[in-house]
Amino acid sequence: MSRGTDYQADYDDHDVISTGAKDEAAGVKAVMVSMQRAIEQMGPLRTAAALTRLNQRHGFDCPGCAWPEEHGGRKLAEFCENGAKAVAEEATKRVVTPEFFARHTIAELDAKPEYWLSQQGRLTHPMVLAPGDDHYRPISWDAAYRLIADELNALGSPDEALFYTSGRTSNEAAFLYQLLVRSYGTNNLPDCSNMCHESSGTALIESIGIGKGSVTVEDLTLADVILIAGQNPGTNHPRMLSILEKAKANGAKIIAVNPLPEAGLIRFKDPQKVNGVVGHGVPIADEFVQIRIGGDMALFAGLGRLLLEAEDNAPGTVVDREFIAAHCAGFDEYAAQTRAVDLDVVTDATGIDRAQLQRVADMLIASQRMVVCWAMGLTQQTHAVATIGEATNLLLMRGMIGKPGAGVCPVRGHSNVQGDRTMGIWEKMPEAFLSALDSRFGIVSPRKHGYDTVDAIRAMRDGRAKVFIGMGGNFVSATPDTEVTEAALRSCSLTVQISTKLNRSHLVHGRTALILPTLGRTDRDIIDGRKQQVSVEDSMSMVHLSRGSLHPPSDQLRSEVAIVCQLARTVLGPDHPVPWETFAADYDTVRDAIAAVVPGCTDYNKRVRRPDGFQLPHPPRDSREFPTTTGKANFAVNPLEWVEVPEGRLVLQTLRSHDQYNTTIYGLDDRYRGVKGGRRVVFVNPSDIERLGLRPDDRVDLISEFDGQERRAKDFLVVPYSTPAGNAAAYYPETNPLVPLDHTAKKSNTPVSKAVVIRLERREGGAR
Ligand SMILES: Nc1nc2c(c(=O)[nH]1)N[C@H]1C(S)=C(S)[C@@H](COP(=O)(O)OP(=O)(O)OC[C@H]3O[C@@H](n4cnc5c(=O)[nH]c(N)nc54)[C@H](O)[C@@H]3O)O[C@H]1N2
Ligand SMILES: Nc1nc2c(c(=O)[nH]1)N[C@H]1C(S)=C(S)[C@@H](COP(=O)(O)OP(=O)(O)OC[C@H]3O[C@@H](n4cnc5c(=O)[nH]c(N)nc54)[C@H](O)[C@@H]3O)O[C@H]1N2
Ligand SMILES: [Mo]
Repeated sequence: MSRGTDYQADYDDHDVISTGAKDEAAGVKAVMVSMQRAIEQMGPLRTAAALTRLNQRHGFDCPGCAWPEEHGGRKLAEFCENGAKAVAEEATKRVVTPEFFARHTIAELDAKPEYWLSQQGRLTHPMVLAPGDDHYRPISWDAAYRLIADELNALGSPDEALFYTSGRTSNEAAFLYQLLVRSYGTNNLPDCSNMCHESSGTALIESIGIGKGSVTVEDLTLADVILIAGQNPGTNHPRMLSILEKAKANGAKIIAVNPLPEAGLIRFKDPQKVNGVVGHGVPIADEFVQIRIGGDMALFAGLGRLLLEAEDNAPGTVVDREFIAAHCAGFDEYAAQTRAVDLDVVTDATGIDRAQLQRVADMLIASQRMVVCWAMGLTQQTHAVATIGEATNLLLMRGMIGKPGAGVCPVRGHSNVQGDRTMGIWEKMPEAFLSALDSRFGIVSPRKHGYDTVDAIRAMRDGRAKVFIGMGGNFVSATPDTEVTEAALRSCSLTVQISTKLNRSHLVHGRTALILPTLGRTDRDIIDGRKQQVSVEDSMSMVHLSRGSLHPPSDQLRSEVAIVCQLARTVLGPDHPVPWETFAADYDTVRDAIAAVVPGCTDYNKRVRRPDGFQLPHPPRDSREFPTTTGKANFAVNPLEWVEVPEGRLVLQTLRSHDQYNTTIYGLDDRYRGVKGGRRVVFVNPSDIERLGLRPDDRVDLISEFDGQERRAKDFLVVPYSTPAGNAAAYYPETNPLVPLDHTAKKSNTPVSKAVVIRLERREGGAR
């Protein structure tokens, strides 16, 4: 049976073992692992060429996370273990050639685990899967563009096509891609952000008028309190740890809010420093708040109440009345609701005691400059938008936005996910952007909003969408409700994946399927003898250049810019007013167009060439202006919500191991959590293991329950772990079949990947 219908153990996982969690991140082991992976994949020469240019001023931007580089004196090794792995994955010498596809049928490949697919190497040639065929076969680029154009132009309406983007795409390619899509006639631009920080954008636009973080790296080093909620920086943003260490050296206190004692939050050993090589490293969190899944809104509301009470006891010491009077709306309503918060509800919802709540409140009260950082632990909840609004309230109350050392810091995932959004990858770009686009190019962009990721799946499922094009990413494995999504994609007439590496989305396909191989961040991109460069925006709105320098894996690869331009000309015809050929020949011309259309990008070509690039405007950060509907920063007032654990059930969060990049699996170990040799593990509190009549090392099925429906993921090893009672954790994407498509966050429509109600069913003969 293919893996597609039965998520049986992906590989022989029976050797997976748990050796106990570590409380420290990085250290010399991290350097060793990254070098070993790099040399395995790239060989010694390419390793040296790649790693010495990673995140350097004349090098390329790390294809790992969106954490910014430090300005000024960059270290020679401005990267981390997981950045090195991301580079090794892309710059690998292994290749997936036409011969590879001739050797393997689709069914054979689809039966392979995600890890195996990830390890096969770089795609080298455009390939087509004809209707009914069982092998991908080579196709010329021109024929591939023709095929797509014919399918698109035969649709009843442009809204029957979907154009997905993952967040590695450069600004130039993203700008042209949305221009193609809007010229063609739809706003169907779902992206990975819909599953990621959409809740942050939605909440921040309501509260402060712009959906981006308001701090810089420098602000973090100036802060006296940094609250980090729902984020695992030791694995997912390792370079953040050296900034946290610096902040601590400057006297900052760190509050970590997480159901799990993640290694990087507890201790950090900087491998580039002596005390990181010997010794135990630096303790990171001053206060570890082991919160129940989904309890964060209650935590922030409870803290709000304690802060207001402290203000009552010593008026003028906590609440920044001047800031609120000048810049905010809704404070009185917020204060009234917050004063009424029941602290017993707070301790219940969060699982923390009153003493700790008071300690954290005291740290906030003593703070003059506070930053709140967060990631998926907050965004992938039903009440994510309200939770982030509540965190923002704490900052607004204290006037802690738009001043040095203070503000909001949603820590982005993909290296250019923020830039893609700035460039127009959004199903509901504002009118000002669309009209600027129209007047620059003489086109008429559609105004009707398009589908986001969840709605795109629904549209395919219901036969309202028939062509799927993916600019990067691995749609079928990244999205929720795998069985539904697979059926949705299979019902398409055409699926197209513009990719660097082989993945599941090439194997779960429409009637006809195309793989278009593209250059990655590390590859050199030469057009008519001239070296091209692209640009990206990091999590803190810095825009800078990225120049690949490695020899690409095949001369058949095209850059994303080239693919979009040629596809656009074929789809839109010779008379279309956009100068696609000019854009493809010289990326400077794309940047000139960006400068004309995208707010804050004036003089783009010149400013992006400055040594560290330039920072995009952010009115709250720059001048305490809040471009919201009220023209003021809005206190968010929402009914208090948290996640309850139904009787006999667990609430499961789906998260990343230390050895993966989203759906790309680097290896089978999760070093900091002490897991070796497999991924089908479920972390459970020891008291739950006992309560549920299980034993450590039992094998269980995970069954999710939602709206009277059940979904099952088979054969996981039970690992006792420090997580609040009632809460469990297991890796994504193996658990995506459990995440219901219709279980999404209010307002942002983000799948709730961090609160899946499950029960555990012991497998026959399930004990080891
Ligand atoms: N090496 C590597 N780097 C990456 C990625 C990768 O896969 N590998 N992915 C990139 C991407 S796209 C993203 S979005 C980021 C993701 O970065 P993270 O958000 O750090 O990723 P997750 O592994 O989903 O971890 C979520 C964290 O939130 C905690 N958590 C879960 N539920 C709750 C809750 O209810 N409340 C609180 N307070 N905490 C909770 C979990 O215990 C975990 O520590 O990383 C980016 N960087
Ligand atoms: N259950 C659960 N589901 C989740 C999450 C979760 O925490 N839990 N997290 C969500 C989040 S935060 C995110 S961001 C999404 C990620 O969703 P995606 O971005 O769709 O997934 P990735 O695994 O990052 O995509 C990897 C593929 O991108 C292609 N690729 C890599 N680099 C490039 C490039 O430069 N150009 C092009 N064209 N292609 C490239 C490669 O072929 C590779 O196979 O998953 C979401 N899904
Ligand atoms: Mo993400």
